[in-house]
Parts: sequence; C-alpha cells; structure tokens
Amino acid sequence: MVTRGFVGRRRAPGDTGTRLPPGQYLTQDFPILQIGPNPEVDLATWRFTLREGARPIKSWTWQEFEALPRTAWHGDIHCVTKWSKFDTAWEGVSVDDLLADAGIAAPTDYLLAEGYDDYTTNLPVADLVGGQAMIATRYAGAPIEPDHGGPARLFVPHLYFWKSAKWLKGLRFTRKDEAGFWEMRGYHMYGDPWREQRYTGD
Ligand SMILES: Nc1nc2c(c(=O)[nH]1)N[C@H]1C(S)=C(S)[C@@H](COP(=O)(O)O)O[C@H]1N2
Ligand SMILES: [Mo]
Repeated sequence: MVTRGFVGRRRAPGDTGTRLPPGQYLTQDFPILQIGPNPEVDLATWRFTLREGARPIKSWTWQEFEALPRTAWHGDIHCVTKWSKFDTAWEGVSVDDLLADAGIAAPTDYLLAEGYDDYTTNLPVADLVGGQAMIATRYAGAPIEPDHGGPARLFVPHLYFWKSAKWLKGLRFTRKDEAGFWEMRGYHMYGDPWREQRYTGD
C-alpha cells in the first residue's frame, strides 16, 4: 500500500539542477512511447542476431543469451518528449560482452538497432562499447515488461531514449551512418540530451 506519508516524502533530489539536461522536466512515472502495438515476442522462438549488412554473424537463443555475463546499471534516462526519470536500475548483457561472445570486433563504425516491430534506430558503435550500453532484460529487479520493450531492449542511457530500441531483434552493422525510423522523420542522427540534439539541425 502506498500511504500519503510515503508519497509526501518523495521529492526531487537536491541535485536535480545538475542532473537534468536542458529543456527536460523530472517525472516519477514511466511513460510508454512507441510507433505501434507491442509485437508478439515468444521466448521459445526469440533470437538475437548480429548482422553485417544482410549477412548474419551470430545468433543467440534466449537460453544462450541468458547464459552470457551480466551487467547492472543505475542512473537517469532522458526522453526527447522532455521527460527525464532518475535512478532507474537495469540489468542485461553489455555490448562489449556480446561482441566478445561472438568473437569479433565491430566490423564497421555504425549500426542499426532493429526491433521486432520493425522499428530501427542508428548508433555509432563507439557509443555502445566501453561499458556504455547493454541489451537489457531486467528493469528494477524484474523482467522488463512488454510495454517497456521486454524481453530485451537496447539500453543507451547517455542518448535520448528513442535510441534505446525496444523488443530488440538484432544489431545490424552498416558501413555508413544510416538513418533509422525517427531519424528519417526529422529526429537528430546522434541525439545527445546534454547538447539538446532533438531534431535535424539542432
Ligand atoms: N522497437 C521500438 N523501440 C522503441 C520505440 C518503438 O516505437 N519501437 N520507441 C522509442 C521511443 S520514441 C522512446 S521515447 C522509447 C520509449 O521507451 P519506453 O516506452 O520504455 O518509455 O522507446 C524507443 N524504442
Ligand atoms: Mo520518443
């Protein structure tokens, strides 16, 4: 039960000013944003695949994926629609550990993250390695709910949250920086919340 007293003690932390990127406001709830309905994702047939262009490099079943080394992350997330949420806790497999398990170094400098709903978003590989990103499977100590991209979503907290593709199906390495779904529709190619890179030209 959430009592009035408990709610009353919840307030923005004292360092909100330094933790909130320009133009953002702090929210306590967790908004759900996506281009369509949740795709059906069955763990029995779930696959996560690394590709270079059309060529598959390696695929993992859910069981194989769950056996990979685990990473935890705690911190703040920022959505281009201007909400930020502090102190979120995620667990999953870092992109570093994934590449190590595949036995490869990234073959190109860019990739497209692809969702089971055919959503795509582009990222520089340099922003995903070095402990900066993971394929998250748990949020706040429980499996990620379908509404937030479960069973597995990309998680790149230093960029606006549209870069964190939900229902992740794979990562496709590309020779050039190719625009994804929102980037083709006017969103910024990179999306740094601290430089307020919301739209093309920001
Ligand atoms: N597969 C997929 N991933 C997606 C989206 C989507 O439509 N499909 N929307 C993006 C957008 S615009 C945002 S702001 C975040 C929202 O994540 P949330 O619903 O967990 O808050 O997911 C991103 N990842
Ligand atoms: Mo978004």
